Amino acid sequence: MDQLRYPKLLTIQDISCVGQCSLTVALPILSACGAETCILPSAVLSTHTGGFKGFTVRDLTADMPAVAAHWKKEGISFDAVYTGYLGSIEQIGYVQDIIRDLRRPGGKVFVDPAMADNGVLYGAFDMPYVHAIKPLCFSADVMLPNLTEACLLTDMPYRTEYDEAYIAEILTRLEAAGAGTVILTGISYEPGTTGVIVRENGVTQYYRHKYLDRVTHGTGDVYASIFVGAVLQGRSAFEAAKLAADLTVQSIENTMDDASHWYGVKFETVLPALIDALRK
Ligand code: PXL
Repeated sequence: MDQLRYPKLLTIQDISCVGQCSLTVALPILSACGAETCILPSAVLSTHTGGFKGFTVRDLTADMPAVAAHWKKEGISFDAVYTGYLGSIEQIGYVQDIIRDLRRPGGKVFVDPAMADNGVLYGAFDMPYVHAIKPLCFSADVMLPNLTEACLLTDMPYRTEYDEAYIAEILTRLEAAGAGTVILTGISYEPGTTGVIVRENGVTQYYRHKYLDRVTHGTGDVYASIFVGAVLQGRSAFEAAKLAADLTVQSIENTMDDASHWYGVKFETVLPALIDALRK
C-alpha cells in the first residue's frame, strides 16, 4: 500500500447539521485525504443559510478561548489550520490567537473567506466583517476566495463579465495587501467554461474546466477541502487546484438529475476517486 502522509489538521468552521457544507463536508473529505482532522466548530446551525428559512444558530464564540486554553495545557498543536465560515468578528481574533499559539513550526494556514458568492454577502455578514477578516486572509499561506470575496477584499467592483486585465488588477491588489498563494475560483473568460486561477510567487496559472449551469451550495467547501487535503499530501498548489476542480465538477454532475437535492452536492460519490488520486 502506498504510504500517505498523516498530518494533524485543525479546521475551524460551522456545523450546519443539514445541508452538506462546512464541517459536514470538510471532515469526511479531509479524513479521506488521510489527515487526522480536528475541529473547532464556530457555530451550530440547523441548516446552512443559503435557501432554508427559519434556521437556528448557536454561536460558539464564547467557547473558543477555553477550548484553546485546554489544548494549550494538553500540549496539543497542529501541522496545519484551515478556516472557513466563522461566527462573528470577535471570533476572528480568537482564530488568529489559535493560529499563533497552536500551529507547529512550518505548519501551513489555509483561509477560505467563506462570506459571499454571486456578488452578495451571505446573510450573516456585513462590511465590518469583511474588514475584520482581512488580516486573517492576508496572513494565510494560502487563501481561497471566489470572485465575489476577492472583490470585497480588494474594494473592486464585482462584475459578471470581465477580461484578464480586471482579474490581474484583483490579483495585484491581493498581493499588495500581503496575500500568500491565491486560489481564485469561478473565473470565466468565455461562456460554457469557468476555471481557477493559481497565483503563487508572482506566477499566474489558469485551469479551465466545465461550467455547469446550476445554482450550487457548499461547492466552495468541497473545493477548499479537497485542495487542502491534496496539498497536505504533497501536491503542488496547481495540482491540488486541478484535482479539486475536477472532483467538484463531478460532484455537481452527480447531483444534477436530482432536483430535490438543491441544497448541496453529492460529494460522497467522488470520495473513492479522491482516495485513488492521492495514492498515485
Ligand atoms: O458553504 C458556505 C456556508 C457555510 N456555512 C453556512 C452557510 C454557508 C453558505 O451559505 O450558510 C452556515
